[in-house]
Amino acid sequence: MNELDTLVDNAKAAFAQASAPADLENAKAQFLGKSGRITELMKGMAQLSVEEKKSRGAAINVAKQAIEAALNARRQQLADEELNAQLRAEALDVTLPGRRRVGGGLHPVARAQERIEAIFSSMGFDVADGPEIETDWYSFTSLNNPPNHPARSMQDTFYVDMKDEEGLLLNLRPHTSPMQVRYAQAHAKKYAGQAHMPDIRVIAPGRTYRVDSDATHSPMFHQVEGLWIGENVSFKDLKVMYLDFIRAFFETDALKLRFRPSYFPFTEPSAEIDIMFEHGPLAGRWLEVSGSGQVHPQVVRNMGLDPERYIGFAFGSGIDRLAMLRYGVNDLRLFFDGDLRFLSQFQ
Ligand code: 2NM
Repeated sequence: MNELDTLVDNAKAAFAQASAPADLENAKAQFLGKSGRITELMKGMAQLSVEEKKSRGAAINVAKQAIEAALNARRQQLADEELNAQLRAEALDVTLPGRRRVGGGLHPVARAQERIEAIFSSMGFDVADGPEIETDWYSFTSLNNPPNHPARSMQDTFYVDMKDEEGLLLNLRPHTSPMQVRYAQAHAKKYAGQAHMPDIRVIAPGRTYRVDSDATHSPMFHQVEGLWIGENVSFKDLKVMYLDFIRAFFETDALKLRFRPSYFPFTEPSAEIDIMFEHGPLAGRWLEVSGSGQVHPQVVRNMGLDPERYIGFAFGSGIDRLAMLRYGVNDLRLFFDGDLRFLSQFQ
């Protein structure tokens, strides 16, 4: 192989070794630059005759063109490789499913609460919301619980390490009655000394707490209590109002109501309210849905009202229980486990 062919081969090998454009330009300088091998060969022709210059020059030119062609081919190759690498890095799989925004929604217990609020609002009831940490007086004393009543015990009520003005521990409210008492007090104060006081019609829905935990009891649960106080209210009004409510809540009139004698310290007389569906999976069984009664005169007095003039009726229901019946849920704990496979069925 002659010297020029070897030079071309060396150039091709050097270009092939260059793995980046900058390396390739360095390799080019060695062969085609001002002091590169081709320039050297050209200079070396000075002593040759005109005839020899002609043929030698032509041969060097052939070698130069071969080297330039190899350089351009390698440049193109490196550019292609770079482009391909970029395309690979930025590749998109357009067949992947899109990322959808997952729609949020209301918890089934919150939905049940909103239904209850809407129904009672339509019947002229106010909706009252208040503290979940309460005083002993609002949780127990105002509701006619004797000082040693077991509801006060730590087996039943959660206590908070804070005291009220009387030096008594605060508690997590075990029912929403404290809010009913607060609301009635404010109402009584507002109309004190006036000839006429509008009836008190209010519900108090919200979170309540008791030391209890099994398939049918959660330490945090939801209650709605209703209160109706006026000069001319009777048990009949409570019955009609509750029947209207429960039929609206379950969206059926094919439902019976039963009042069963019971006892609560804050009502006298007291009654459990049972319902029976005429159709559907729960038909034919009495289901306990609420406690109720005529508000005890001492509780009316504690609200700041004269029990000789004002009479009140009240009820209390578990919102979680009502939601279980309405949505056909058989385990209360499902509401509080936070499992989206369960919760998303209600959207
Ligand atoms: C119940 C059952 C019976 C009730 C009593 C009062 C108030 F504020 F007037 F004292 N509110 N709610 C009541 C009455 C609650 O729950 C089972």
